Amino acid sequence: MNRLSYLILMKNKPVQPRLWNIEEFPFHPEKLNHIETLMTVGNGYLATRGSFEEGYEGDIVTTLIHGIFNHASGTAVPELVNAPNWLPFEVHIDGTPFRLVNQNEMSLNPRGGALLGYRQQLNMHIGLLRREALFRAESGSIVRIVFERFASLHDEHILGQRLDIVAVDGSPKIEVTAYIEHTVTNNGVIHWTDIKTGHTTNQVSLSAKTTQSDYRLGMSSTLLATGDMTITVDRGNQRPVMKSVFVLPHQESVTLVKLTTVYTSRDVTNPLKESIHKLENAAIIGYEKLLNQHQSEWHKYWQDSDIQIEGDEIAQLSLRFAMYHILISAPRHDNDVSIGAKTLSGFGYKGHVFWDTELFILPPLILTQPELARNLLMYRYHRLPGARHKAKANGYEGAMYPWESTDTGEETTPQWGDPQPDGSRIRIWTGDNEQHISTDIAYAVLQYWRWTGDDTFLARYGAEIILDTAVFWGSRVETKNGRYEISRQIGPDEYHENVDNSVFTNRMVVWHLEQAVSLVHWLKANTLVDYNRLVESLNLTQARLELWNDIIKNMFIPFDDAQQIHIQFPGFFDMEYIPVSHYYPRTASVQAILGHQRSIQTQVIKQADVVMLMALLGEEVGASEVMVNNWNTYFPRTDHGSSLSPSIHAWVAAHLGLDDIALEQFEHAAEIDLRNNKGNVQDGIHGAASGGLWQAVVFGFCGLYLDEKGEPVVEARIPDHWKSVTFTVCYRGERRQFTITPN
Ligand code: IFM
Repeated sequence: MNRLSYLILMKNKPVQPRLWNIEEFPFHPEKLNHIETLMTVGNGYLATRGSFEEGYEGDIVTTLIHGIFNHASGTAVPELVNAPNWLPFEVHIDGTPFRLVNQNEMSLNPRGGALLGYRQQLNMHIGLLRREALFRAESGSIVRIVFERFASLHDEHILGQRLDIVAVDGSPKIEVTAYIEHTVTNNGVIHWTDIKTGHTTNQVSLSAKTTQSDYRLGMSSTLLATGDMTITVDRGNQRPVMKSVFVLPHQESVTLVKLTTVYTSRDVTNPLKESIHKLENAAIIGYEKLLNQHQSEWHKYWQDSDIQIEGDEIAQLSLRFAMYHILISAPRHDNDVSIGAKTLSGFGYKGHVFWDTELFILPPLILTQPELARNLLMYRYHRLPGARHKAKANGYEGAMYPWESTDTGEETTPQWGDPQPDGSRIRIWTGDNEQHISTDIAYAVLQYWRWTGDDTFLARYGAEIILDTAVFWGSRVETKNGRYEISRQIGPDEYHENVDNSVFTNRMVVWHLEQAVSLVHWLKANTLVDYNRLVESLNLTQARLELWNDIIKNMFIPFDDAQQIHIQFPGFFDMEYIPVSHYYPRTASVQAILGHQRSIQTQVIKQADVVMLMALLGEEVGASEVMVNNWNTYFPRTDHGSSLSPSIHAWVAAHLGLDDIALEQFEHAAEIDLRNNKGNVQDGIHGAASGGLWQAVVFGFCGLYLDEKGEPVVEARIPDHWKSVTFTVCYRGERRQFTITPN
C-alpha cells in the first residue's frame, strides 16, 4: 500500500491528515470503551467497534449488521445482534503474548511483556483504523506491531486486516493465530444458536442462526501469511484456528493479512456458501487492491459530504467525525433497514430506530447523499403495515409509526426501564404517547422531495407515508372546547410525559395536515394514477379533506397573548421554576441531580421542544418577536439532558443572532462523543448529535434554506474566528458549492 495515498488532492486542496484523524496517544485504558466507540469502522452494511485484535479485559467487542434483530427469550424487546467476532489476530513473540499491558500489571509481572509505545489512529478520509505498538517480549526481543483494519466500502461483505511486525531488537520466534470468535453475546444475552464451525486447508468458517428471528449468518476467514499456515482445531473452544509460525530475523519485517467475509439470509439464501465463495475471490484480489478499492469509494463520498472549515480545527475535525459516523452507518444497497439512535457502534437503545433518523441524521444525507437518504425513507415506507397495525390496535385509522422501530415495524419501545437502585422500575410512556414521530417522518419525506425533486419517490412511496399518517391524525385529534385538541402526548421534552396539548405536537400536526392537503392537489395535478390509487386505498374522501382543513383552522395552539410566547403545554408555567444555570457546573443532567419524580414537577426541560419547533418551521412559527421571546423563555429552562438538544439550540441561536450562545452550543454538541461529555459513549455514537452538528453549521451558521422559488440560498452568520466554510449540496441532481466567508 502507498502509505501516503491519503494525501490526495481533494477540491484542489491538499488533504491535511491531522484534520482527518482521530488519535489515541498514548494508550488510555481508562477510556477503553469510549475510544472503542469512536474508532468504529463500518460500511453501511455492518460496523465493528475499535476493540483490539488480541482483546483487552473489559472491552465491548461488537459487530452489528443492519437488520439482524432478534428477540431473545426472557428479554423485553428485540435488539440488534452482536455478530461473531472477526477480529481475533494474535501474536506471540518468543512465547510472550502481545497485549497492551498497563503500568500496574507491568510492575506486578514484569515478565509478562512490556508496552514501550502506542498510537491508534482512525483515518476518516479512507475509513482505516491503524494501531501501532512497540513491545518487548519476556525474552528481551523488541518488535513493532502494526494492525490495520477496514470494512470495505467497495464490497460490503469484505473485511480486511493487515498485521506488520518488525523485529526491532533480536530475532524472535513469532507465532500468529487468527480465528473467528463465535461465543459472542449482547451483554450476556445469547442470540445465536445452531453454530457450526468448519475449515478447509486455507480458511475457517462459521454458520449460525438467531434464536427467535431465524436469520442465518455465514462468515469465513483466511490468513494470508508469508510462511506456512496451518489450521488446527482448538477443541476446548470448538473452533478452527489458523496459525503461522516463523523466526523473524533482526531488523526484518513481515506482513500477514486476514480477510473475512460475511453474509446473512437477508442477503442470500445460503450465507455460508456465499461467504466462502466471496472469500476465495477476495484472496485472489489481495489486500492492497481491496484497500485501494475501498479508499476510492471513500473519496467519492467525501467529495460530496465534506464540509471544510478554515480557522477552527476542532470544529473541522468534529464535523468530519460526525459525517464519518453517519456515512459508515448509512445502508448503501438495502432500503429495508435504517439507522438506530446509536448507529451501529454500540448496544445503546438496542439498535432501535427513533425520530433521530428522520430529523437529525437524514438531513445531511438528503443534501449530500440523496440516494442514501432515499434508502432510509424507503425503510419507513416498507414499515407502513406495522404503523397501520399500531394505529388499529390503538383504535385509530391510518398509520401511526412506532416510537422505536426494528425490522418488523411494530412498536418495540420497552414498557419499563431497567431496575433503579431500590429495585423499582419506571414506566416508559414514549411508545404509547410520543406520537409526533409520524409527523417527523412526513417532514423528512417532504424535505427529501424539496431538495431532490424526486417526484417518482413522492408519488409512489412518500405520498402514502404523508397521507396515511395524516389520516391517523384526523382520527387522533379530539374535539373539545369548540376546537381540536390532542391529549396525553410526549413532546420532544420527555421529562413531561402524557401532557395535553403539547404545542410542538399540535403545531406540527397542523403543518402536517397543511402539507397533506397540498399533496393531494399536487397528486391530482401531476400524477392522476397515483392520485386515484391513493384516494382509493386510503379512502381520501372529500369529507376527510374537509376535516383536515377544519383541524388546520381550529387546532388549539397554546399561546400566551400577553407575553407573546408559545406555551409548551397548558400548565407548564404552573410548575416550579428552576433556572438550570443554578446547577452549573455539572456533569449530570439536572434530572439526574433532582431525581425523576421531582424534576417532572418542575419547568426543567430535557431538550429543545418549542425551540425544536422553531428550528423545523422557522418563521412559520411566529413573528421574530415571538421567536426571541420563546428563546428567552425556554433556553434558561433547558437541561440538555438529551444529546439531541445542543445542536438544535446552536442552529436557532445562530438565526436569532445570538452568536456566542450559538458557538457555545455548537461546541457542546461537538463534544458529546469526542469528549464523552454525557459519559455514555460506550453505548455507541449519538447519531442524532452527529446529524444535528451538521445542521447547526449548514442550516444554522450558514443559514441555508430553500427560498419561495424553491432555490437554495444562504443567509450566513458564521463565528468570527471561522475564516471560511465550504460545503456542497445536491439540489435537484446538481451539485452546488457554497463558500461562506465572514464578509
Ligand atoms: O429520540 C431520543 C429522544 O429524543 C431523547 N431520548 C433519547 C432518544 C434516542 O436518542
